[in-house]
Amino acid sequence: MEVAILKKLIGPTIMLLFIVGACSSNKDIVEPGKQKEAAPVNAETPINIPLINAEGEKVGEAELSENSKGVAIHVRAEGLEPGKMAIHLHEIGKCTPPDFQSAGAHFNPGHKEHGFHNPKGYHAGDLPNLEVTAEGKVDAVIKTADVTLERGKPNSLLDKDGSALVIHAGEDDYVTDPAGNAGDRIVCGEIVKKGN
Ligand SMILES: [Cu+2]
Repeated sequence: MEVAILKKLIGPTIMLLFIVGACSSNKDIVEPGKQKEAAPVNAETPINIPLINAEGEKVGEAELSENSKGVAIHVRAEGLEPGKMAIHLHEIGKCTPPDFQSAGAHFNPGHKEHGFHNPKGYHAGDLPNLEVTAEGKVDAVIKTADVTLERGKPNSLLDKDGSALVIHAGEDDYVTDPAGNAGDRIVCGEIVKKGN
């Protein structure tokens, strides 16, 4: 008898939990582990962007994805000079060859100075140097928790004018403001919302 009553109650209770869960899913993230499913931003990821050189030719691509630990940037490119090269996130999603000055300064919503080793640093757009092989290729995944692809956040790469992924001719010294003494901008990719 009591078991039968219990069974009658369980069904509606579970239904209610589902309804409550569905209503809250497109607002704040409740469980970090569920972010990929719950956060609206992730419907737009991964974002795949072409990378172009100073001649405007495609030399590679990058894929940006996001989970609860941050943003992962998978960079693949070729035809580069071997050695270490700086790579940064710049503040404007516009790559106009040959100098890519159109991408603006480093992405820096926190108004810091440049460089991981700078006591007044660092920019949210600062990233560790790339290692280009003797064949002139790079295939690396860079992870950063300092930016997001979630719109509306102050550190979102998908702000009104987007952002850019920029590779420089030289190595980032991680200390010289504002750009790590990294030399010319030689490769650029526009990080903008899909459909732009
Ligand atoms: Cu840069």
